[in-house]
Amino acid sequence: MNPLKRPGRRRASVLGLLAVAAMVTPTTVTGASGAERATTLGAQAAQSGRYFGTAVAAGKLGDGTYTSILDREFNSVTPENEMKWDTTERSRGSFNFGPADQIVNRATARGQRVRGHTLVWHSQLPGWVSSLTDANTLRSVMNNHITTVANHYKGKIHSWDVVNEAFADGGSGAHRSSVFQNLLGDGFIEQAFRTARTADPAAKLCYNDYNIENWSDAKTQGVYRMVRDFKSRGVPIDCVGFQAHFGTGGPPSSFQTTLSNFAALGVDVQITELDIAQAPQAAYTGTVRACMNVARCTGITVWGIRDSDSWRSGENPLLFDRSGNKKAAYQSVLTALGGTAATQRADTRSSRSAAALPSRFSWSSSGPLISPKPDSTHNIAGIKDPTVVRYNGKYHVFASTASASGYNLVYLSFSDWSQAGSATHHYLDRTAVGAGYRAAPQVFYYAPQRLWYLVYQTGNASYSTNPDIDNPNGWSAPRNFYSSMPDIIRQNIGNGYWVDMWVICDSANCHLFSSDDNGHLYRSQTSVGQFPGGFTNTVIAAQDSKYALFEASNVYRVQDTNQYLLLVEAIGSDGRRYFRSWTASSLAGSWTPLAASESNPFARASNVSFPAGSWTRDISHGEMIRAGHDQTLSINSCRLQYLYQGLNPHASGDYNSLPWRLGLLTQTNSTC
Ligand code: 9MR
Repeated sequence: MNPLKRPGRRRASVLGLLAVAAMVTPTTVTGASGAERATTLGAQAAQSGRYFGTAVAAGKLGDGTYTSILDREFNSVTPENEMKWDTTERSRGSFNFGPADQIVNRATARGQRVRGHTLVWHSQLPGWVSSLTDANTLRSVMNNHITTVANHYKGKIHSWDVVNEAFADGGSGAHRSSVFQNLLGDGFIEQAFRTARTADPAAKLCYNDYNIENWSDAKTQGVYRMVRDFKSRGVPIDCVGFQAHFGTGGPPSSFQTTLSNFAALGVDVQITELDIAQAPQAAYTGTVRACMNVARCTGITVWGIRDSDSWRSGENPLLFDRSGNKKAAYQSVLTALGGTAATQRADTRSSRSAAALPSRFSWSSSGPLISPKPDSTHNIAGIKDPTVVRYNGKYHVFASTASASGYNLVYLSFSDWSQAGSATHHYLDRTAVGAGYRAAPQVFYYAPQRLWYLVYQTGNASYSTNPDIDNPNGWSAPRNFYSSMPDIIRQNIGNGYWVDMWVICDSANCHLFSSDDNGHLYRSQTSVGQFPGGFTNTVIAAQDSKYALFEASNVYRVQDTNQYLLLVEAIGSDGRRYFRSWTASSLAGSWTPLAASESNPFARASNVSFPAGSWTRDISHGEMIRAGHDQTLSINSCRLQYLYQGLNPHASGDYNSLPWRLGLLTQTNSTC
């Protein structure tokens, strides 16, 4: 192949690493815990597999100070009032999703997740509902409301507050009086959960309440009995939200016990509306620690950004002052999210242990997050083939840039996905990597040599090394893994191209996978000690028809399992790119189909929702967000994320001039 003239359907490979889950890589210890320190709340929470969210008001989305903090710090949002009944169905059967859509679309376009709040609540309930007097009418009104709202947001909500504040204050431990309770009786909560499950089976369904943080309180005990009963009878409940509106003293001393006891019933627990009068540092620390110490405490939401945004603004209960400056409590929260060494080890074991991969996948996609940034010397049509690693609190992305005149490599880094679009693009042709055909990068840290490797295609399989991933000028000139194309590839490649080189190592050996755009996946092997030299014994690791096993393979180790995951890009009967998946128990093993067909794909436009708009029908060459950053390429099986290339479905013309952009898939059917 002449790599400078890559015709029609060309693609390349990618790879990357990330640290959504706790990092336990011994080579990058920067603190007692062994985890990296991040500089924002969302990024730090993500390191233990949690989210850190805030309530958001649609009316404030025009305030630049507000949105810059929102996008920098938070990776989950809860519409503060916009999903409540008095907004969504002010009159019977007439639904208004405008304000909530504004929040949801904005968040999903930026890779932020969304909590749904709330489907059934006695407050902020329009008069036409509270004045109903007939049980059958109310039951059908309630079910219709849940179904319509949950259906509208199906696939976009990670957790729904299905029922809010249904228990009475005081010593009764009973349900409070409300139109729902009074007409439908105790069973209305169960009914609401069953209806919500049918409407959006992928969302976690929560019961949410305040003053249930103190274990011995009658209200806490009442909710606990209900959850225990629901779990024992198979009523669909997945989580309990503890609002955590605290006074200056912060959480009760039993708060962690309460969280643990609920978690032991088999539900997740979440802190859903945190604010603390006067925001004492110790009170915030204690609250966050309680969550960090409970493996099934999956996330924390504060109820607003600045003190001036709070429903109790007179008490200055939040993490940012009225001007948007970080308060002392902010630093306490960030520190507490780092956890203690003991805490992080416990979390690694229990909250994300060994969940097997599902055999079907569904995803939600962001809008385009990264677009080409042509400059006076780089005339770029598309940005492609991303590889990503999370290291030192930042995502480091390498990608191909393409235009009619050929390929080049680019590097960018950013702390959170919301920042991806504004990151500076460093073109690697200005470094020792040099100009000429270089494409489809894969980045990883090779721990035995304490060096970063960038693997890419040049016509051969090439690599550069760098002691500092942060320094784009630190990459060495390209060197080749092979003296020439291995015989077995030459014999099978036909009219294809040798592309998409991918390295992954186990404790003894490193394996180099590549594709030929002709239905073959190749694998060569060397020892960990010899790497990067010694790649021999090239074999066909998998084969199929040309378009069914095309290119862009990724291979990962599934953390805490003995399973490896293989993804290969295929071209569907509709001409669109998609991914198939297989698993194996060793890197040299035979690959068993997982979700490997057009009708049950790993990722294809057909199993991806696009809340920010269907900007692409191709799910093409990309990279999983990894749990670590070294050569073992481990991924956490919970809430997979995949950075991919997509493009305007109406674009046409020369393949190298197509307008590829990068977007992020987040798995929506994770069971953990
Ligand atoms: O913060 C919300 C505020 O803007 C509304 O006026 C108020 C109306 O009841 O609701 C506030 O949010 C509440 C949440 O929805 C449920 N738990 C208590 C919160 C504070 O009142």
